[in-house]
Amino acid sequence: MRILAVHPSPLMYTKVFLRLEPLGLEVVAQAMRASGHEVYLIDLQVETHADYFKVLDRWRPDVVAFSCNYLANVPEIIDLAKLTRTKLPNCFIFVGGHSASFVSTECLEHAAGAIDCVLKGEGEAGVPLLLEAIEHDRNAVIRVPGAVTLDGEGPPPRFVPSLDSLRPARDLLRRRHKYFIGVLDPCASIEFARGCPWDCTFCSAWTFYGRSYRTVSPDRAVDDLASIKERGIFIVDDVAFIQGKQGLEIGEAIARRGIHKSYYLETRGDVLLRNKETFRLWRRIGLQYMFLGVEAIDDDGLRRYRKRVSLGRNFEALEFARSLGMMVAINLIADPDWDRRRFEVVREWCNEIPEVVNISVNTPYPGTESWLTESRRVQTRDYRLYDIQHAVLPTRLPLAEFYDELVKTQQILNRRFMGWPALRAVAKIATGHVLRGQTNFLRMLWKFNSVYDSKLQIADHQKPVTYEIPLPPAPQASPEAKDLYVHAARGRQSRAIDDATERFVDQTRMGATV
Ligand code: B12
Ligand code: SF4
Repeated sequence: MRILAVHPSPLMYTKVFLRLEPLGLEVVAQAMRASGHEVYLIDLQVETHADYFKVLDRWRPDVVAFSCNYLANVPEIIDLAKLTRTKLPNCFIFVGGHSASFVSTECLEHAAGAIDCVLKGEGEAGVPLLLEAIEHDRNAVIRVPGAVTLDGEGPPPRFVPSLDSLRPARDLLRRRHKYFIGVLDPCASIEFARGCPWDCTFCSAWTFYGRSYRTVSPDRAVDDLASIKERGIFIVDDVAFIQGKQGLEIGEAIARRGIHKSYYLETRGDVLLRNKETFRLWRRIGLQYMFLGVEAIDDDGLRRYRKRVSLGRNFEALEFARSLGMMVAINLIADPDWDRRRFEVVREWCNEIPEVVNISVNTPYPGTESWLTESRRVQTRDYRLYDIQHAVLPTRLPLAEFYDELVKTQQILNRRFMGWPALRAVAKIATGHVLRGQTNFLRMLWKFNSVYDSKLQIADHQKPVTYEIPLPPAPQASPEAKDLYVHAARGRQSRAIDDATERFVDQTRMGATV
């Protein structure tokens, strides 16, 4: 069959700071090819809706598969599915990905027949069976693990047996030069591990993967890396190098093979402190950017988000990150309850520290624990506003003032790390990029004000809403596991984290602790 695989358009964040290859869709596309199908991949982060319809008219796929990792992309995907259905009535249209897995029935209902199926969970595991059913017996679709249709639901989704067997179809992207993060321009993505054993209330990384944590073997990781042409590498793991040993082994193999690349990764403060040797090695082999999920600058906030790390540890981690002498960015979560004074305090702190501070807004969304406990308070159910850059919970300040304060705080990043100051700091690197025809980084430097603007944020709230997220049945003080997970958790022991020692038992390695 001919399959058109589609990644939706960029959200706010991607319009400025970075744009990355859709790794999840590439892995799924590879599984489709391995099942004997022809695949065309289109990424609407770098191509247009007009391009999409051109491919549809010219190529007339038998199947269209949308990747829906982001809740804010749901309306776009539903509308594209509806238009696709009118053009190709017999085409099988399905959706998969992180967010689609949490709002599967909702997507099918909004689409009113334009979407045939949502495939929950890890795509590579379910896609071969789904394609088999589509090709030979469409009645069998509802028996595929993870499949949800308007007529019924298959068994729960399965995990892929081993991450080592996966390969992303990187060759299917035509505009690879468009992917970048900061000075890593161009930049490819790679995965060394999947899942997260922690359970922060605002996050759905753990609920998607049943709080499991699986790793790629060092040999396989380095083979994949060696096959990538781009020098910049974005490591997509939720928390990089939870197992310091895996990080060390990959790093040593990279050094042995003489691979020279520049890396970006995201991790937690406690993981950084526990695995100093690993991160030192990575700094030596090219780690340039590190993003730390600090989230709050008070112990109360950390407890509320169940971050399971103390403020003291986070500050200690920041000190250590600084000592490595590279670009460090941290994330803070702005609570809609913040008043002017609170924003002021945060701004003072941001101005005092040398790091880039990224501010997101506390947002309960389907798949998170806070969606089950807090969704009754939401002020809007417009999917497009659930991108952690908009306030969907009631704000203490009038909404317009909240956005004024938020953007004023985010402006610090713009003033200190974008525009001329950034260009002056890395003029030589930027010149090299331009000489090689790479202009993503340079263009990024002056985009902030056209995207981060409180008036635009307010205007987003006034747009007509076609699709609304339904609320969960009843507010739940302590949600049960079955209400949270896409992939079921595999037992209590595997999920136990000892707050005192910050150690957890890794279920994939039979009781080994990290
Ligand atoms: C790397 C990453 C990014 C990267 C790159 C994303 C990209 N280009 O795809 C960057 C940094 C750009 C990013 C940005 C944002 N991100 Co992000 N990101 C992630 C992260 C950590 C890993 C994603 C990844 O690549 N995983 C590895 C690949 C292999 O897995 P995957 O993409 O999930 O794909 C698998 C399945 O989802 C499924 N699948 C995917 N597509 C398809 C398609 C079909 C047809 C099928 C069947 C299956 C399928 O199968 C794949 C293979 O198993 C996830 C957390 C997570 N663990 O999922 C958050 C996550 C997806 N991001 C999140 C958020 C909030 C954002 C931002 C909105 C944050 C912001 N500050 O603004 C922005 C928006 C970006 C945008 N779209 O414009 C949230 C999503 C919340 C939501 N429900 O909407 C997540 C879940 C993190 C979280 N803690 O909650 N992100
Ligand atoms: S540690 Fe990070 S990825 Fe893991 S649950 Fe918390 S926020 Fe999500």
